[in-house]
Amino acid sequence: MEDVQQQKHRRRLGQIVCGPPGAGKSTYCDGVSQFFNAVERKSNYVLNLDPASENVSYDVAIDVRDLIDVEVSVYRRTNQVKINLGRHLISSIDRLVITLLNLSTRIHERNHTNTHTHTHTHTQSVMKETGLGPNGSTIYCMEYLEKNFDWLKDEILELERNTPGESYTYLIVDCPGQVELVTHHESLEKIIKRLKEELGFELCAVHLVDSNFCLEPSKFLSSIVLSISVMLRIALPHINVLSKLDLLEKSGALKFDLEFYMNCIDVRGLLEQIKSSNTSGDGDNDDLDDDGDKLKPISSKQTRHTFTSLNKAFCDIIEDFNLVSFLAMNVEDKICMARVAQAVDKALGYSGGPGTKQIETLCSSKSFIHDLQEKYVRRTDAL
Ligand SMILES: Nc1nc2c(ncn2[C@@H]2O[C@H](COP(=O)(O)OP(=O)(O)OP(=O)(O)O)[C@@H](O)[C@H]2O)c(=O)[nH]1
Ligand SMILES: [Mg+2]
Repeated sequence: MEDVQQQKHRRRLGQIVCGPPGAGKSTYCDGVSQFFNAVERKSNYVLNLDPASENVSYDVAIDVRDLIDVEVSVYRRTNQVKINLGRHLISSIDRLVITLLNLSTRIHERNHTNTHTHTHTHTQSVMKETGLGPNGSTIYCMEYLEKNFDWLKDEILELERNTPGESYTYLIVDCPGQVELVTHHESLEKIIKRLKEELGFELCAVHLVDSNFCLEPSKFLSSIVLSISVMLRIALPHINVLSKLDLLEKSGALKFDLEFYMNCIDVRGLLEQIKSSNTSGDGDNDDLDDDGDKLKPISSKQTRHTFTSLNKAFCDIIEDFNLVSFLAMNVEDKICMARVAQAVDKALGYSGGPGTKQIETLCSSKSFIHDLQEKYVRRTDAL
């Protein structure tokens, strides 16, 4: 009831920031929060969903790592230790969680004596207890959050109670880098669904891919396919972003103009490049072991032919359905940040609110892509 009443005068918006490990998600979350503060969209909050994150640079408004600390508190209470349970009491605790808590408590206590040991605390404890690796443990934590969604809901409502009279809440969600969370695992999808259905959030996925991938045609094609998988799975309005643009020039030269990678209009152009990079290593001495014996070829003509056909089929789908395009971004470039913010605003149908005018002004340049090209890109044919 309270949620519904709040919704009447408060719009709830958000970005789900996802992408492969190291794509720049946490840095972007920091950047977008700072950018929003600068354009007077101050009611923005970063939600850290990555239990393995070490030191995030942004101000964390809600932190999934606190969910486990909360449980530590519950565990302590059952052990007759005087603690302040606060507002986060969670009712159901299964056996596995209790053992997890024991480990968390020990690590938590150790951290009180040595603050420098706060490294991957929560996933490490899950890893130890469940025998899962780092990826499995992160997924475990996401399932745990899904089960305790009410904790997240309470945290959001608490933030809103602290800013009464505000017309909107803008959530920036920093996701873990495990792509399976956004391609086939269900927990994040369910969390998103509940944010939408129970709190009325309007959400947009911002999918980051390192712009370095443009340097290798097969990696770039894989990024497009990944973007499509994410789009299909989490079913939100979707903005793809090529991140770390400022590093691109140092890393290498592009075969095509930046616009080619951003618009994905003629991706069949990648096929020739992929073909030549696949065949460039073929020679008489390829695939020989130390004794000079001929090994079974790793990439036979037949395999190459199959992959060529598969790549061509991907390119046909990408072009025919016109599903994917990218914005390009250097997180320190306010015009790039404004372009991403504008695209997200459009996707969410958000206009006339705090910051929209400033964002519009920053995006007014007609030669934006050309300027990016000049500033950040080297072409192979210019070498
Ligand atoms: N030069 C430059 N470096 C960046 C940019 N974005 C991120 N980085 C750097 O790239 C590295 C990874 O960035 P993160 O923001 O931690 O990436 P992430 O996607 O959150 O990584 P995971 O959470 O581990 O998946 C860090 O060293 C950042 O400083 C950028 O726009 N420009
Ligand atoms: Mg991160």
